[in-house]
Amino acid sequence: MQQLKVLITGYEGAPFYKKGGLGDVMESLPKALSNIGIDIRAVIPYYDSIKKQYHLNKEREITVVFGSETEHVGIYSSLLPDTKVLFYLLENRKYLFSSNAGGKNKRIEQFAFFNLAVSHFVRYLSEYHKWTPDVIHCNDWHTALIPLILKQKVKLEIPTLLTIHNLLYQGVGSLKVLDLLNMKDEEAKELKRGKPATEINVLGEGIIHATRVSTVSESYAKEIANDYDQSPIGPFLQKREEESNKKDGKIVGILNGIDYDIWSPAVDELIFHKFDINNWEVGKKDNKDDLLKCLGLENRPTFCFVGRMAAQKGLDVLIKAINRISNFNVNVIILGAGSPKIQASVLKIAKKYPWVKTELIYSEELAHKIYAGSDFIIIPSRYEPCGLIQMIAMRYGTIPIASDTGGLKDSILNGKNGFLFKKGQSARLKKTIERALSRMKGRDKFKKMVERAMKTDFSWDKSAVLYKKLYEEMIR
Ligand code: NHF
Repeated sequence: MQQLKVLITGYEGAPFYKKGGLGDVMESLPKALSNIGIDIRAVIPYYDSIKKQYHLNKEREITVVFGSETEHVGIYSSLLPDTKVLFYLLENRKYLFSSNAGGKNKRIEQFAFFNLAVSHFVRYLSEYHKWTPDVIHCNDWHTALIPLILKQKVKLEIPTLLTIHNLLYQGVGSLKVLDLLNMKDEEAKELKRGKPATEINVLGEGIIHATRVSTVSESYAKEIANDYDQSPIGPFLQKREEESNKKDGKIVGILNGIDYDIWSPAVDELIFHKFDINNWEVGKKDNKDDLLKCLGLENRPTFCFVGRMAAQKGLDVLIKAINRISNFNVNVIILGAGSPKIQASVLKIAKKYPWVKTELIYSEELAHKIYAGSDFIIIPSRYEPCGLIQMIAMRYGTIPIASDTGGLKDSILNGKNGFLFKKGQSARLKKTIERALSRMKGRDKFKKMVERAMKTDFSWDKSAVLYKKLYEEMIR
């Protein structure tokens, strides 16, 4: 059989540009797919912030007609370090300069342009490189117009997979973007199905037009399906199921993995003392001493939170739980940045209790040190499509205490390699913290738990095979 060719695309991709979990996935999934023999290439925008750091070679320029303008798109490329994965970055001064182009309509315009540019770039790959992907793998709303544009504008019949990493972000905004895409009235009419009818739901259109739709855990796939009635995405999912045969209509759940070349305490240059399963007790002790010294904390059981400060992440639940455990004699370390309102409430609790320390900037280095030096990581998310931090923490011997939702539920075995509690409930979180502390006192049982967590396999190997199977089904 011929080698399967896949083009993967999204708004971000480490190491070039990373804002959240998708950035990690865009780096580690292609690597894993390439390792199992898939000919994979990736494409993301060449933002100015990337340019400042990476000076890449320009291959060529193509033109794209957007509205009444003819825009030039520079094509740059680079191999992902130590891999065979070719990354392409598309440059355009007007639309792809900044990763954050202002208000919602501007963002929709920006990514409609990127999606059109990617579709023309696919033609370029076929013509100049004689490389036509068998499947195009789109991720989140930022690339969700590609299935539609390919079909209706560029007339390329290539199967598309749309992976939803977070249903909260749907790209809802003015239908005016259809003019920029030069959609004929007839074509555009069909897209006026949003609520209100003057708006387009970009993710929704992707859900309807993609060949298959997936998300990043089985539980989240079920949660999306059960939410159906209340969610604005419900009608799009319904239409999709009506129009396709039953199997193709359903959302597939494939759990993300993590890249152990990056996330492993045995090779981590950023931590104080490298360690592995054989010497973790000494390793964690040294890292904990170093971390607590850096932050001016006493030697006590140490809980941490690492993540974006967004409503999804449930910091309100954590803050309420902190008040409930004020007599527990523990440390809590909170690292992350985001909503000013959430940051302010985190600062307030850190002022109230000297055993709560917070850093309100995202520091990759401190994150590594926190994973290595904490005893427990608290993940109080209200929902979590997959979650990567529980997987990372476990490899570093840090036990997760997480909400029983989405990918957290699918990756943590309650009482075995971590703890789960009822989402949204600070009283339950307090009880679970108590449970965790009492487990810590029973040395042998706790040792077993840490070792089980460190040994749990979250490498991409299994999931890469599932994606391969899905791609193959799509081209059959
Ligand atoms: O892990 C990458 C990430 C997920 O749960 C995470 C999320 C955003 O919310 O798939 O995307």
